[in-house]
Amino acid sequence: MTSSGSPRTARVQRETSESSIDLSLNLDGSGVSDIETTVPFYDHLLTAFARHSLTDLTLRASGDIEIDVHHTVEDVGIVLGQAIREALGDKRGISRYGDALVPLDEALAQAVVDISGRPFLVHSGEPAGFEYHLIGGHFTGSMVRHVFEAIAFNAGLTVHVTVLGGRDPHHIAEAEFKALARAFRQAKSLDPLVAGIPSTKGAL
Ligand SMILES: [Mn+2]
Repeated sequence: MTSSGSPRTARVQRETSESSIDLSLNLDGSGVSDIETTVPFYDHLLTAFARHSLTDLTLRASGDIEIDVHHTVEDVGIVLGQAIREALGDKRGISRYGDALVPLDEALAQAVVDISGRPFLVHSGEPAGFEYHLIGGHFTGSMVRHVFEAIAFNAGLTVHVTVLGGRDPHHIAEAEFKALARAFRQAKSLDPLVAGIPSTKGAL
């Protein structure tokens, strides 16, 4: 609940010729998720995002994966971003900033989030060739940046993600999503010391 009392939840449904998506989330959840995107590795990443950001997430997505998983994966990122923006409401009482450094064995990723209302993504450090690697048979490494862009631009977040190390593409992608989740968890958390909207402008 926000300090104004409204629940921080949202449901977004999106239907195009390329994908069909129904997503519900609760920013003040415990990380429970029920996710089916038809792309198993993406389900794995989004389940980790929900768990480590303490966001309850229910998601059904389907699309033209006979062409490529690209449309379905990116459109889910768009809808997730839209739902986050809606659920954040007027952002009253939030911490606003969050950062995290998350390892997964040899991989290490850093994420910094500012719930700024100004969409921006700075993303670097993935090893050469990562974007071309197929993870789980369907998901190319290039999709990680597409998803982060879609979330940042549709939620209105400033996001910096840096890969500091790693060799295994599964580990690298998962560490990136977990780092984003932990940073977002902190940024969206309600801080009892914050009175009103944490901006000198008075709006985020
Ligand atoms: Mn894994």
